[in-house]
Amino acid sequence: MFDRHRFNDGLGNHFSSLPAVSGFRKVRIIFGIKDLSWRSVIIPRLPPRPNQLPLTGGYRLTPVMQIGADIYCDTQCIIRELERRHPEPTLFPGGAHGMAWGIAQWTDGPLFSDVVTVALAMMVDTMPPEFIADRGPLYFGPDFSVDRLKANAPESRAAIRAQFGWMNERLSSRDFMLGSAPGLPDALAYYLVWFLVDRIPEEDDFFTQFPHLNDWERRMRAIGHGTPLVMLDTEALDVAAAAAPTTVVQTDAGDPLNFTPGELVTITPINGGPNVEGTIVALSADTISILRSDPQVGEVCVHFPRIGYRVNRPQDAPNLCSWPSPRRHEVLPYD
Ligand SMILES: N[C@@H](CCC(=O)N[C@@H](CS)C(=O)NCC(=O)O)C(=O)O
Repeated sequence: MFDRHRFNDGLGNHFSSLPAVSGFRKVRIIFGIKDLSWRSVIIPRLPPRPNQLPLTGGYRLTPVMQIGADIYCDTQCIIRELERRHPEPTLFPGGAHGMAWGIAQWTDGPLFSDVVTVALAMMVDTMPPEFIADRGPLYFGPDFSVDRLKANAPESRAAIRAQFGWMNERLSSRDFMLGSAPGLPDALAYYLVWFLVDRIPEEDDFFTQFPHLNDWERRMRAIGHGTPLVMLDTEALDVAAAAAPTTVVQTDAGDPLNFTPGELVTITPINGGPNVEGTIVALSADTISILRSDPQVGEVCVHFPRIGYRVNRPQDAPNLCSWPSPRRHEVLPYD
């Protein structure tokens, strides 16, 4: 349960991940849908992760994908790049491009928060204290407490019941969320359903009320994860050191914040966490890519989504760790 991975496909794609609350599984299923071969690199369960930091420059979340000296942070960037490199079969069957990404703002936001609340409340008494001390504040904010987590779990379970109910209804007349083929919304939902299916004890009949969701979960499981191969984290560093970033300069004339390639910026996850400093090389409405240098791996290009990340110029006011406004029972959404 606590294995950590980084991955690499036949093209040199690496990942790091955390199956405990597994955004990694969201991407693994996409490897399955696209039938890709990839490399998996184990990383430590808790920071510091000395053989990951040279690649990400401080970004601590998982998973992360490495392709040579290009490092993709956040599943938004990872999935976009996988779809770009391996467009068939598409994650957007039936022309479902665009708004399908919006589903992630629900699944990775409020639904993720409810699922993590219920799952951690079940596991908290048997988890190593240092794990809780790290993940509690990461997922729930600086005021995290185990007592509050446990007190909030029943309400989150009720919220999950409603939200999984929507999925169940959607799946009552189709095999996958978009129709007969799996796509992005399936991957976005699957990692959360899988996470609870595997953790809620069998004698608890929570899932019996979602027959279509259960059938879909079995169909998703059957897709598999492509072909993984294990790789050492030090090998992944060597791959980056031997490669040069392939990202080309891209400007965005319509950027509302007027960022341009060549500017020095820091990028910080909006929900908190260390920032990463570098020089902008490419910009779009969806992504920002920065170049940075590291003594171990040389020049790397680190890619981030725009949604969920704050970009600051050095002269901007310091980034006050701005947790989003509290929602249900002051559990702070995280992703
Ligand atoms: N928005 C990020 C969220 C990543 C995230 O929350 N990852 C969790 C695991 S699913 C994490 O990093 N946990 C702490 C860790 O692994 O150190 C994404 O989509 O990749």
